[in-house]
Order: sequence, then C-alpha cells, then structure tokens
Amino acid sequence: MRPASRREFLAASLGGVAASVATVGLARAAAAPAAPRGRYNVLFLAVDDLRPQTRCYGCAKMHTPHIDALAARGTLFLRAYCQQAVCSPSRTSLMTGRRPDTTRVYDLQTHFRLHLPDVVTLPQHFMAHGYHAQGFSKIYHGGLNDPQSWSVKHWSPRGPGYLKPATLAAMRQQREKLRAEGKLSRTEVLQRDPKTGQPLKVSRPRFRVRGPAWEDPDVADNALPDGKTADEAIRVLRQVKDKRFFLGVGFLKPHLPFVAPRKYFDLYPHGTLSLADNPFPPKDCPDLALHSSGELRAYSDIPRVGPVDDKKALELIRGYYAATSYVDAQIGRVVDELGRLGLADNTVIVLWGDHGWQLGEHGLWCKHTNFETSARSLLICAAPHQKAKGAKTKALAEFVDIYPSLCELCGLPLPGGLEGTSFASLLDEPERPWKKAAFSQYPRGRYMGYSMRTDRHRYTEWGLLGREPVARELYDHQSDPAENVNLAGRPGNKGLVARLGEQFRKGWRAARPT
Ligand SMILES: [Ca+2]
Repeated sequence: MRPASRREFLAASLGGVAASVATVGLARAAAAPAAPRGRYNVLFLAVDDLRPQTRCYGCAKMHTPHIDALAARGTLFLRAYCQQAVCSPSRTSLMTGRRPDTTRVYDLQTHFRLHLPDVVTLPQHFMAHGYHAQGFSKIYHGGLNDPQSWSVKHWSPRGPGYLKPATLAAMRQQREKLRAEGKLSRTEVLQRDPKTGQPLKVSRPRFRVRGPAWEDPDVADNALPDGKTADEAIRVLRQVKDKRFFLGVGFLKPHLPFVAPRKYFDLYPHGTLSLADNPFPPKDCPDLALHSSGELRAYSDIPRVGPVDDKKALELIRGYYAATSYVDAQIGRVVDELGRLGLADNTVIVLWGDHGWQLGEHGLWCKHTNFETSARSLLICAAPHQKAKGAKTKALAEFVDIYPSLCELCGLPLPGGLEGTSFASLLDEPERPWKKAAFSQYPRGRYMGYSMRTDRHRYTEWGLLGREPVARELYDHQSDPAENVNLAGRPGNKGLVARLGEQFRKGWRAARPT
C-alpha cells in the first residue's frame, strides 16, 4: 500500500476539511563585463548528505574555508528545510519545484516523469530561455537522471569509491561470493518511457557489496570521484565561459562511505571530537519517528543490530567531518575558477546539501526522519548584486523555493505549477518577515509523517490513509532546540496542539509570506 498523500491524509483525518576567503578566486578578472542584472549564469552546487556542518554555520571545529567564503559573499540560510530527507525525493522536489505529494516520488526507485511526464525541470527551464545547461555527477539520484534537463549528455566521474588495496580485495571477494550464490543482482529497469526509453521505475537491489564506512587513502584529491568532478567542471567552465550557462555540479561526499584523502582526516586529530550529546530518542517519541539506521549498517565495519559503540561513533564523526572538508576543497576549486575566468560578477551561485544527517543524535545515523537533524540542511545563495552580502537569515526557507529564486535572480519568468516562493528578496533584506512555516514529510512503511516547522515549534503528524493520525510530535525550539522531549501528549498543550494542527491543515499555501 502506498503512503497516503498529504491531501488524502488530511482529507481523511480531518473529515474532509480542505487541505489544502579564499576570496582570491572571487576577485573579478578584467575580461568579461558584468551582465545586466537579470541574465546571470548559474553555478548550482549540490552536495550529497551535507548537513549544516560548517564553520559558517557555527561549527567551530570544522575546516570549511571555501563554503565559509561563499557564505561571506552571499546569504546563509540558517533555517532551510528539504521536503523529504532522502536523496531522490528531496532532489526531485527541488529540481521540479514541486513537493513530494505532487511529484509522488517518495523512494529511490521512481522517476518523476512517471507521474509528471511533461514537467519542466529547473535546468530545463533555463535551457528553454537560452542557457547552456550541463550536469556533472549527482544532481538527480543515481540511475534516475533526466536527459531532458541538460543541453549535453550528463557527466559522471568514473573509478572506485575506495582506494585501499585491502578494501578493494575484500569487496572483490564479497562480490564473487554473492555471484557464486546467485545473489548478485543489478538494478533492473522495470518500466521505461515508451517514447524516450528513459527508465521510469527501477528495481531495488537485493544485495549490495559494501566496504567499510570510512577510509583515508593517502592520495591526491582527484584520485577520488569528487576531485574528478571538480576537474571536469573546471574544464567545462573554461569551455563555456562565453555562453550563458547553468552548470549543475554535484558532489558525492559526505555521503557514506566517508572516503577522503588522508590530509582531510588529519584536520581532525583523534581526541578532539565529541559524540552527540543526545544519543537517545526524544522522550515520549513515537516509534514511527525513529529508524534502525539501516543505511549505515550495510557497511562492513558496522554491527547489523544494536548500538554503534563510542569508538566507532567517533570514527564516523571524524570521517563525516573529513569528507565534508574534502568536498569544501572541491567547491573552492570550482568557485575559484569562476573568479579566475572573470565570471564572479555575473554568476549566481547556490550551494545546497540535499538533506540533513544524524551523527548519533537521537541514537540515529543517516537521514530518513522528520527531525530537525534530517529536515534542515545547508543552503547558501550568492548573487552578484545582492545588498546584504554575508548575512545570515533566520527566515524559514524550503528547498522547493530554490527553483523560483533562481528564476527571479536571473530574470526568467516562472513556469506554472511551482510550489515554492522565491527568496530573492531575502538576499537584499535578510530580516524581512517571511514564511510562517516550512513543511517536510517522511514515509515509514504504510504511514506518512508530515512535519511543520514554525518559528518556534516543530509539529508532526503520522497517519495512514483513511484514518486518524496515529501519532503526533511537538517540539519547542525555544526551550528544547535539540528536540529531546515530545510535548504533544502533555495535557497542558492541548490548546497549542490544536492551534498548530489548524495551521498544519492549512498547509504551505497559507504559510507563504504576504
Ligand atoms: Ca542525499
């Protein structure tokens, strides 16, 4: 049974109530004249599984000079939320400008063109307005690329994700064993678009060969895929510098496994990092809000069940930090090249992590929740003529807003059907009144959890099609920013729950800025 869509869920549960610097590279070289406002290039930087874990987000231990430099010339969104905290649903929502209940992409096997065959994606829209659109590495989820989004064939880095000989040998052995047992299966295409041949539905691989959750080979940056991606993006930037371009550059880290050159691990010496201070589920939290960290457990050095011990937890935290610094350096290389080519003054740069990540908070690893730790992610946008450079805005932003924002910043008309709001005006006025709430969702088995983040609260309902919500969560960010106590069932909060429930049922349309 598929999860209830928001509309169905609300209609059912409500009895039909309508649901509704490194600044070096940024210095402008003499060459290209600044474009008039309205026809900027776009450098669209997508980072897999990057939570707001950089120095510019207040994490003093982090070495992220290039992301910090980008924030210093742009706007950092302190409260930006993805619409569903897992790769493909989040990216699909962002790239189509529509929420998961419209794309109906809730998993990693469904292409958005199954239900929205004619939707115009963000780069496709730019392409229709004369831009050269080119994609590198992970913009859409693996196997679900969208050729219609790009002017030329999408490029992906080649080569293994691990480099240590012992790891590669162990994985080879594992693969041979699975093959001998007849268990090794590739992802299969279950449904194709009859006209384009594009995969619309793929199978879920039954068995995967996995190495350890982290590795620190002593290699150059471009021995690993993200370094190769930066190389290629730089090569193409030089090639397209005289065109109006939309370049989507995706980076695979800090997604598991945390493989990065050793020098990035050396930035975080043993003994200097600490564990999450809330490694337990929130008090009175429904089981539906939680998971068993299954994604992490697939790796060879992680126990299949039970807690991850402190030693391993610290290794994972260190690996995540190192992988983040590795990606930061690749971002720096690409952004610096933009400056060297004299394009800094006529290019909008947007950087986003596709969702948050639990590093042991709530006893959880990876994403896949409606908690702040998963729903909130990194978002930085820098536009050449913005007034408030280096500002940090507390405005509630949603990833579905990125599409209309880039259109507005580049002077493109908005296509119909978008479900976000341009945040371009926040780049000039970061303090202005903004959205009353941000919305995310996450399916759990037959249930869907819908979550609303207001200025002060996070309110979540878990439900099943045709039924009353089976669980509610309420966290007060004023007294409990880590979401450690679910207040939804407290008798004293009935009025608050009712008020938030009412706002929740009015949905994202009613939460838009006026
Ligand atoms: Ca991801």
